[in-house]
Amino acid sequence: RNRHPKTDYQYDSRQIPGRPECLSTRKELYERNFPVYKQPAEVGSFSLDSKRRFFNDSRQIRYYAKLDRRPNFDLTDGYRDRYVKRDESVKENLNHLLQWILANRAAVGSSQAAASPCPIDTDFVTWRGHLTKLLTTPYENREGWLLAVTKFKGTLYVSEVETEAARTQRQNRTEKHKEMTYWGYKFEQYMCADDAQSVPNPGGVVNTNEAFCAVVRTRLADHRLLFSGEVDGRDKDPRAPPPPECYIELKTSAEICTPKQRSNFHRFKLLKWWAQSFLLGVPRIIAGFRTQDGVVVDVETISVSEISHIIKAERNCWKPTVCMNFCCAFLSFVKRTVTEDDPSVVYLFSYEPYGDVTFTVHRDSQYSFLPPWYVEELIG
Ligand code: 0WD
Ligand code: CA
Repeated sequence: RNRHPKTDYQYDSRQIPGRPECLSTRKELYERNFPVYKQPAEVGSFSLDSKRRFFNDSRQIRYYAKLDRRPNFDLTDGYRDRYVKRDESVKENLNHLLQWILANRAAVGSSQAAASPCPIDTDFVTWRGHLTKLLTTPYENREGWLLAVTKFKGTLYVSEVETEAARTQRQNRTEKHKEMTYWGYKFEQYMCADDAQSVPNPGGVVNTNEAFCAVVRTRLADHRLLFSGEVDGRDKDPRAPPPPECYIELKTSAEICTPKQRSNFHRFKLLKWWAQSFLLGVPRIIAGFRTQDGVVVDVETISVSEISHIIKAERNCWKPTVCMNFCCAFLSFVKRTVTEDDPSVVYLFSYEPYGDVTFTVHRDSQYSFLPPWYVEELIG
């Protein structure tokens, strides 16, 4: 067969060398040494209150309360009468993070502030959740994604666009599924208190508008990243290490009763759990194992750094290095592709299971996501 010579083997071989139009997601291509990933450093945090209003402080942080006995938490309690749900049809894009950036320009700006051609001192700005999707892409064969990228004053902003399939799924969720979504938030309420001195209050209202988000800086190979992720709680001991090391992630999962269930938990759940917490530098996951009808009967602490060892015993399992190398290759692909520096231009990157990552370019379209208040403030 007559093929183009490949200059960089991670790119699709059908492409002209040096100017790839798509990026392969085949896991075999990403099995090399683990890339440099700097320990994330927290540069700030913000809070969203019960009405989803932004505050440039940590007022919504919660304190993890260790259990002193076997749990017996009914996760359905309050679902009908003490649940205020965030309106998921409202697309927030990067807005809260951009609001945080404007409120903290001294902390994120380069030295010459306003006059600088690169006022935000980073290559990429995004949500942690978007990076999690990138990390798991080589192993994802159910759900595709769309990521919109805009280059503005030298920085690449990455914001998710809901796929048609995801929107259809969201609008057709079963009653059971809606209830199960509540379970995760209810578990947080059983496990966390509003201050370090008090105890959790399971009698209160679960309001999913409320959030505490950490903003971190780090580097993946030669990509400087500034991103934010929602944090469930922190160690309440004042002598705990500084953030993000004192943070914890709360998860619920079905009880594991058979070897098959254990293997599936390692192969699918732990991949997502690891990617999410590793990115932000959160060292511990507190997992609540529940019965079929949503009663947590066991709580275990999973050390994020141990996960890579746990999964090695599993044959045909995911590999952290593949996740990180793919993410790194995607960011390189974005840097090469997104050349036009214009807040109204969007390069839309698309992934569908078993396919490559491809892109299209859109000017002044429905996809533009940098709000005028942000653009005007940076133009100065
Ligand atoms: O616009 C979007 N498509 C998204 C926006 C997708 C995901 C999150 N967000 C927003 C939310 O406002 C959130 O406050 O970004 C903020 C930070 O999110 P993240 O940490 O980057 O997102 P991710 O790691 O996917 O989710 C963290 C937690 C989830 O915990 P679990 O344990 O279920 O992974 O954020 C919550 C949820 O509790 N969460 C969301 N909250 C609001 N809107 C959303 C969402 N769409 N998705 C997850
Ligand atoms: Ca959680």
